[in-house]
Amino acid sequence: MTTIPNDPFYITTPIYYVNAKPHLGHAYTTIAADVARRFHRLKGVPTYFLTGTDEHGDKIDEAAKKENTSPQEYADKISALFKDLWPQLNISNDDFIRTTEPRHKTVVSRVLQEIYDRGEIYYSEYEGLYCVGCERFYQERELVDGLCPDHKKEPKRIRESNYFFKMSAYQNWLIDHINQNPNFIRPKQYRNEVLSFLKEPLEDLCISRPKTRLTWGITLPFDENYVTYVWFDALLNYVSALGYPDGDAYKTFWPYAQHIIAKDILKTHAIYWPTMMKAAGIPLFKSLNVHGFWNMGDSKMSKSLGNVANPLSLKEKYGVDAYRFFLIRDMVFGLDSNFSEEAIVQRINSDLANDLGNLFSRVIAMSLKYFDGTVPAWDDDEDKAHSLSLAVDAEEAIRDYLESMEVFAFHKGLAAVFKFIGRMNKYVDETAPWDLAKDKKLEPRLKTVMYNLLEGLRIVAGLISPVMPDTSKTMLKHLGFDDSALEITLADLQSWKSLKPGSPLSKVKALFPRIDVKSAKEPASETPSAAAPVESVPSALKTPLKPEITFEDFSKIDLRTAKVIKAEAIPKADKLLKVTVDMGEGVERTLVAGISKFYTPEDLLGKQVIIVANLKPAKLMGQLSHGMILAATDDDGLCTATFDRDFTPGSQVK
Ligand code: ME8
Repeated sequence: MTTIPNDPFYITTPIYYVNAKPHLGHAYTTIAADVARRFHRLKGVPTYFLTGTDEHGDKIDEAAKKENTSPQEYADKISALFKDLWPQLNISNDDFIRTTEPRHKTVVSRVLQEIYDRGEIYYSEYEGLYCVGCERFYQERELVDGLCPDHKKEPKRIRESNYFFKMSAYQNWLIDHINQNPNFIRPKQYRNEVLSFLKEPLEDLCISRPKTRLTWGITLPFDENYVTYVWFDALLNYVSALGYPDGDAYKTFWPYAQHIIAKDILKTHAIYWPTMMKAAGIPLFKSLNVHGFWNMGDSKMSKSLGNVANPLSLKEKYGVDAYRFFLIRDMVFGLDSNFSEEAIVQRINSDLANDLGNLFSRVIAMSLKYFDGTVPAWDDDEDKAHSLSLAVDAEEAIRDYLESMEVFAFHKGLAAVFKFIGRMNKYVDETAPWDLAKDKKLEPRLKTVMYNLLEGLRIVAGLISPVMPDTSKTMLKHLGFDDSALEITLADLQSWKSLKPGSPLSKVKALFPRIDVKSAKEPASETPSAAAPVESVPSALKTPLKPEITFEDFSKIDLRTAKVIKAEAIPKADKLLKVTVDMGEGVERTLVAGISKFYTPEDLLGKQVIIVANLKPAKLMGQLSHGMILAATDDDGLCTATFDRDFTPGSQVK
């Protein structure tokens, strides 16, 4: 069994290149880092979360040239797209670093000078194979059919004088470090990959670019004719953002640093970065957590291939929590995953709408019906009947969840939570509260069953909070927690029966409405033009927008103005009113509307409304309804759509 440490936690994402706008791949890594951060916050340890943008080098220089702008202006524009995206995906980063900031440049110069002074950097002529996409020289053996394995392009042969870092001198030390620290690179297939790469001799690393070829970079502190190689500059962001070497954040958090990256940048993080730190006298990070690629079709989703999914439009369409949940649940951390909208819809419908959403609505609705709108008290004797308790299942779920989340196996952590949700759904069927409610003598049993379910849902709300923070809060509010108590801790989760009998419960609308499978056919992915940022459209909509329709689709709906001339209650129907309107047809029209909780018949008399006039008539509580009155709902209730001046009945609304 893994022990769950209580150390502080520092998590970083890669700093993303600003040569194109963010896509789903960047969103995944950043959400995964956010989940790790929120999980540690749940544990109650001090946490710090860094992300940012990587702004120097050939790639950015080239992208800016294509746009006829300066690299700085270009970097400002794209960096802002990343920075503005994160709050919309509920990312809780503490800092956002840009490599063009003075605080970063100072640290890069300082570390370079330190390594230079220690005699670990030398000057030499070099001829090698250079991939502009990767911004690095390749060794022949690393190429696949003579092409860069990532960019599928032939590298350029370049000969020039440059500065080199004596990376080869650290090869044996690095192998020993990896062997002695099993968690240094994980999951283990990536650790093995690095160890196998290190079986061949490591070459020294070219860390400069002559200004005759590239000026967009940080000038070397010991030779002003050169700029720093972009990776030597970028990797240092992880310490520069903390205020290396004297900053408080550096002292508090650096000893607990963990990085998340995808496998494309494994070598730079597992080989360049540790050897650089060793040479500069910086202590090493604790763990490098490596995930696979989101693929689209058969190839990696990437800006250079142009097959990317836009994180914002997907979030708008499905809601931020469902989107986060899908990404974290569907990708086995470490392996590749295939993206499709059908997969999102399937996940939402089966796990969120069916398993979690239905359970939550049913349990709350039953509790409201059987009790006085509050959490019931359990009965000790009933509770001792072991078969009635969910405590053991909850304990097992929490244990499995902790073990998995601790090692970044987030998919497994969520699977443990959903196993518990499945158990609760079975428990509802086994205990059949609706039968218990029929017999007054069984009331203690009914109360105990419902208490267990409500308490189980409190545990679920806590466990999902790192992945679906908004849903967690919504659930807790319905379970009677007030706004100041919505940040649940692990200690709260580990004490079964913390939910207080008597807490007020409140009615739930569906947590996750089922999604029509057809809507998944409307793609939220796109073919971007490289380096063409699009504006991000912020939205705070509670229910995601429905898929786009054409004007032709819309014009099939016949909306008309009408005036209410009569309204009356329908016996035994507690929500419905029978409404008679004048729609200018020469005869009266009768409709049935589910609005009696919000309007009395008198309120409606004389009201001008909008009718969906060509809706197929339907029978409701024995009354035929010829159309529907348009109304909107929000947290405060329902309101019919009306006009601000007297209008001719029967006019078309477009
Ligand atoms: O490499 N699937 O920046 P970058 C999963 N600036 N994750 C993906 C992905 C995909 N299809 N595509 C991108 C750089 N990512 C450097 C990093 S760090 C000191 C410097 C994510 O903009 C994943 O995290 O190319 C990957 O490692 C990163 O974006 C690469 O981002």
